[in-house]
Amino acid sequence: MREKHLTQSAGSVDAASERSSFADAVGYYLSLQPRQLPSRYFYDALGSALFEAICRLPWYPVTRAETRLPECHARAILSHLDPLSTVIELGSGSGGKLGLLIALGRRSPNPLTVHLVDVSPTALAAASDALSRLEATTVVTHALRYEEGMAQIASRPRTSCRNVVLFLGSNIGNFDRPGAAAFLRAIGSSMAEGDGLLVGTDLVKSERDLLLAYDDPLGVTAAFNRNLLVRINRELDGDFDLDAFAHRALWNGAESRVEMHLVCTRPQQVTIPASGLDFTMPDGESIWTESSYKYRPEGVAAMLEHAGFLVVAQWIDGGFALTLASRSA
Ligand code: AVI
Repeated sequence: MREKHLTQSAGSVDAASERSSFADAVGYYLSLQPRQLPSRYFYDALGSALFEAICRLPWYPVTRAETRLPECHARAILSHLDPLSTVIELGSGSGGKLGLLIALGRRSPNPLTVHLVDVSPTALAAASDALSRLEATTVVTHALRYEEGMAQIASRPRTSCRNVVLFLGSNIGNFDRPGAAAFLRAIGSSMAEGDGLLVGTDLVKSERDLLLAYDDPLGVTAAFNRNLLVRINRELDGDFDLDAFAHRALWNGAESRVEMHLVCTRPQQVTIPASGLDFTMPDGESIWTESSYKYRPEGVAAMLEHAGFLVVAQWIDGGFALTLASRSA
């Protein structure tokens, strides 16, 4: 049985409410000091394509490391989750890593239900297509934010088998520490005792390697960063002078994060009518667009335990960790 593209309409994210929450967020964050923009808005169609390109850059090792880990350890990972009936992936991407985990790790083709949760219907359709080719696998998609998708899945009847939630791609790294803890707790509240959580985290490495990953010689990450202003100009009728912003990545060792900024290189007056903004940017003022937190293996374990999980196992490769935890009582 294949239950493809079953996008839940109740609570699905529609375009008009997305635009209005984007306008509100831009109005709020650009008024802070220092000025900021939330990194979740990078991913319009062009931003998603630029991110795919980043994942192929030789200087951005996250995606390759995270693909090697299921290739090498799929059996071991799934052996901790027996008997498994349901896999939930938050932020589905192309579905490639999950496909590898299931194809290489599953011992017998017991029926498996895969729930994909992502706000992007395009990403869901691509991942769903890839995963529904797997044997005895039913794919259900939820075009919702992660917590809403988890709540919707938790409201369905479940078997006595175990569920596992996947949060890969180092996406947890884009939350600040309190945000990551609150997010993990919220996810845990939709899980049953003994269910698994597999989290991918990028690890602290040399400053040189970290900066190359976020300021690559081809300028793809710079384009990804600047595209946020392109998006504001297009969708919110803004008038950022795009040529007058430089991409800057820096390592903040005290906070263990790479930060991305857009630095204004020519004074300008900025108006963004949809967000009610009209302000001056002097030469040198910057907009902080992303934080990407880097962890130590023991820091990942501590974060999970603090959020109500027990760490079961951890696999490390190429400066990246996959940590499997189970929801404690
Ligand atoms: C999606 N996220 C985990 C990426 C990261 O590494 O923080 C986004 C990214 N930003 C610049 N390069 C990649």
